[in-house]
Amino acid sequence: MTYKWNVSSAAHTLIDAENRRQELGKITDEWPELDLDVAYQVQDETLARRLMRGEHVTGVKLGLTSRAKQERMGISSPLTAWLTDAMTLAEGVPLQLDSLIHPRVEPEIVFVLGEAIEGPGITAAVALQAVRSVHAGLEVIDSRYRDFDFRLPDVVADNASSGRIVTGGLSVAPAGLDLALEPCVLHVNGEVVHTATGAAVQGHPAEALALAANTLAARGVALQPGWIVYTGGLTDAVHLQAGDHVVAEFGHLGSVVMTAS
Ligand code: 0L1
Ligand code: MG
Repeated sequence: MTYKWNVSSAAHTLIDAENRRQELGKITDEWPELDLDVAYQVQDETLARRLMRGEHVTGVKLGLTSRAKQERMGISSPLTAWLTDAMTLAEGVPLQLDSLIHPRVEPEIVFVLGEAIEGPGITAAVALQAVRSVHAGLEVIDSRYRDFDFRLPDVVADNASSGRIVTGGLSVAPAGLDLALEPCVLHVNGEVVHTATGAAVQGHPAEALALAANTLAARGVALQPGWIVYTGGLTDAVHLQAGDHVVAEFGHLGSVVMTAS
């Protein structure tokens, strides 16, 4: 009998689960040797399969950059993953819940790059100089694993639970902003459910951007001009139900709105 798991079969299993909107058990339960290097190879293979079906890369996202997210998921290491155009949801277009498995939503601070950032050795200050604009964002995460129950290699392989992103239309220049102090209030159906400031993400969202540049450099990737960077959930994520109206309200970045149907 041949062993079931390798980079190709893991990528196939994850993309197939996403296509069929079906939950999986943790891959590491059956493939305990799956380490981080190989998990990132699986992630890259899932990207290759997305590109083969016509998607293109629009940027990267970080995950598990805040204590709120790390404590909820029981994992203390940040990770990176890919964003493609198919994940973009325009503000005002309802999120179709039946296109996903068990979506949750979280507020994020988002960078759009004006210049490339190539690690290693990038500091937050240097990273911030490459930012063209800063935005309010909502990320809809949709783990392919049952009950969002995973270990770090599982979630890395699963492209950090990527689902959809909704980026606020207000485009703010980074100069003059203090993103560590930037307040965020997450409202669902008119109720405040979570609050945070930008410092929740690695002390400052630009630290997350530098982290992405430095860790991706180890995989031979430079952040490109025009790429969008989701810096990680500022707060715990919220389960979505049909009819939910979600607003992430920031201090200087405006608000971003999403409705689930
Ligand atoms: O922004 C984030 O921290 C996303 C983390 C992805 C893992 C998850 O919570 O499913
Ligand atoms: Mg996120």
